[in-house]
Amino acid sequence: MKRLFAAICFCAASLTGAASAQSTDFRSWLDGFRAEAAAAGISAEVIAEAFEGVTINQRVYELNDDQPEFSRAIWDYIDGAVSERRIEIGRAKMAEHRALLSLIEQAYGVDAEIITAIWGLESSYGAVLGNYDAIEALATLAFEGRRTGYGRSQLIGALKIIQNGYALRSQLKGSWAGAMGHTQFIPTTYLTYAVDHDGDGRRDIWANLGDVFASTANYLSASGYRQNEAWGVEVRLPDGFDYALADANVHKPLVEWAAGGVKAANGASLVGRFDPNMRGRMVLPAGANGPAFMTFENFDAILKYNRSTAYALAVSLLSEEAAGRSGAVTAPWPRTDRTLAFEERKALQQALIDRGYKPGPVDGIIGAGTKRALRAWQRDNGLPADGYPSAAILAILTS
Ligand SMILES: [Ca+2]
Repeated sequence: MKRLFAAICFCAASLTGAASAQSTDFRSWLDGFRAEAAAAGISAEVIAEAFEGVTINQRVYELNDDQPEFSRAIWDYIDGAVSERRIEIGRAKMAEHRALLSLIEQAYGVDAEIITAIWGLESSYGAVLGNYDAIEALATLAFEGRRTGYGRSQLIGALKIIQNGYALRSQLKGSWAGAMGHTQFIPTTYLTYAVDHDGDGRRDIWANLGDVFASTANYLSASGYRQNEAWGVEVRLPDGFDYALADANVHKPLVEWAAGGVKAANGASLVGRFDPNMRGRMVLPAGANGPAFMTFENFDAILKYNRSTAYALAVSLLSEEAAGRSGAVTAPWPRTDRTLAFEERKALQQALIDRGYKPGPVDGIIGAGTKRALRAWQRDNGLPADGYPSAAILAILTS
């Protein structure tokens, strides 16, 4: 027992030593950063107020280092994001704020149900804004780790928010990564797109719903959103569909997709329902064995808010429900499939390289390069070229 006790004491002492060395380093880093902020035009008063009492937040490091070992399957994500409860609250919020949302819809040309759906996903309609002090969280990220560049630029942005009087120092609360308010704006997005809708001199994305909705709409509008145009539609593919066409770079007018046998999921003609000249691209979020979606420019505008297909699809489906339509996906998700773990995704990339294809770096991130290389290998081997990294595909590739 005595030995164990001694060992524990030794451990605790060395941890305390490491933590205090880190906090000394942080304080000297912060001195340097204060000079950087001053050079960027931030006043001495704002700098002093902003960093008073700021220390490293270890929880931010834990979340930042949380490698996506197991990425969540899109069907699990959609189930949670577009839950019955979120739909129900979304419809109630649309009704409650109808007048304000209509005003903002007209002013910015962004449909009320899309603003509502983003609000619902980003903060559960304002229920979860995040309780991290944004200055502390961003200073922690800027000091060390894999997001120092992001942390520095967002920290300067946060100081500008205070200096310009858009918000008070005490208001700057948000997520561990510094995303703030009802629709989770990071400081640079806030500086460029946040709007003072009620004219009180503050762009209050934390407490004023007019400012929240107008800021969100302004950002979507600047991202290319067009009012009254659909985000997309679930489609049914013809037998023998060339899956290479389901590529982010393939945009074609609907009339061409329709001529190739693509129909709405309910079997109706695409050109009867939408402008035949509208350009769309095919999205197969779970590969050839899952649902297919024809998406339009508004889907890409939502993707600028968050570059995740799962996110953009969840916003789109939730918006349909908020507007009182059905956002239900009719084709089944391949729920018995599992998504590849981080090491498996790297193994898939390495296997493609070993077979002479070029997926790019072996980083475990399935981006456009990996998908393109996977498609090429699938095509060369007579498989449906959907570029989807399933466990079955990995098994064949590494056999
Ligand atoms: Ca305001």
